[in-house]
Amino acid sequence: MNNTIEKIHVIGMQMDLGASKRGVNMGPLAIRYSGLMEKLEELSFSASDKGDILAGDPDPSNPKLKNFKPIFEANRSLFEKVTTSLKEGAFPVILGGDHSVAAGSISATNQFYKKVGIIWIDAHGDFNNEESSPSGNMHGMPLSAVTGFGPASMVAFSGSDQYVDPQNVAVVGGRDIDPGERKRMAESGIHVFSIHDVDRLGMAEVMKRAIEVAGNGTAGIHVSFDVDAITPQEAPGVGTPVHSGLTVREAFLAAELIAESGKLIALDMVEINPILDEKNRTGILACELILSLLGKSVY
Ligand code: B3U
Ligand code: MN
Ligand code: MN
Repeated sequence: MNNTIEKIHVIGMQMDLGASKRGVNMGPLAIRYSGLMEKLEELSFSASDKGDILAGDPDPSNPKLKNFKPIFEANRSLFEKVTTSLKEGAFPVILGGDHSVAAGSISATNQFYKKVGIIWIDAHGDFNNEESSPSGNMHGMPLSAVTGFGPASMVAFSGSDQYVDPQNVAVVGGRDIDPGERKRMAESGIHVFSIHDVDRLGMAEVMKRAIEVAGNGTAGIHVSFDVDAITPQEAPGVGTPVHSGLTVREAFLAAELIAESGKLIALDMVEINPILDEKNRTGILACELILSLLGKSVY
């Protein structure tokens, strides 16, 4: 499939209940403040801002799935909003929010397109479930949930019981993965390109392989981009920084190669924490990465 993106819907998720640190609920504001809507128009897209979904109140009842109810409800709203956008022929850009928002967005694209692949760019695996999680934080679980390894309740939206095939999932940039999580990832059949693989092979080769994995036999690729994949020296505004990550150049190369593939069908840009940022550096970076993923050329 070679996807020509014309109409874009931007959907924000003001949610930070999936993380232990507060503040990523302001991510959508930081990216909009960087001029996202204006810049999309400059690139000749027909872009509409569909506003933000606001998460409800914290719910301490289940320490294994912290804040389950408000996270599920916000994700159900996102699932419906993304589905509506897809039915209207628009390309959804989801602004997080903590990474639990991918449970709603990917469930929507996978149901609509029947079979999507995922490129998950992240320092973390986000492959825990309620049993393996050391924290109970739900932003550490969405990739496991959408591939059918639980928590099943996290993706139990009405009419959506289809999981993404692990064979079509590529994680890129991983470098902080819990021991139990690592075992689950290895056994699941997903493809992991750790930061070590990026060092060894180079980002161009890693992305060539990741695009092959996620694009092979699918209707297209859903990219879920957690900005903590990038090294904290260059992206300080994130809730869970992990040292020695992707360089900004590697991140842009990945974005440009995904754009070039013509297979992108949806995009999450998540985990920007403006409270911890320096003059919105990370917000601006996230905005520019979105533009590159959508095909902005540098020359
Ligand atoms: N794997 C750990 C930490 C973590 C996951 N995602 C982020 N942090 N951002 C956990 O809590 O599941
Ligand atoms: Mn993540
Ligand atoms: Mn992460």
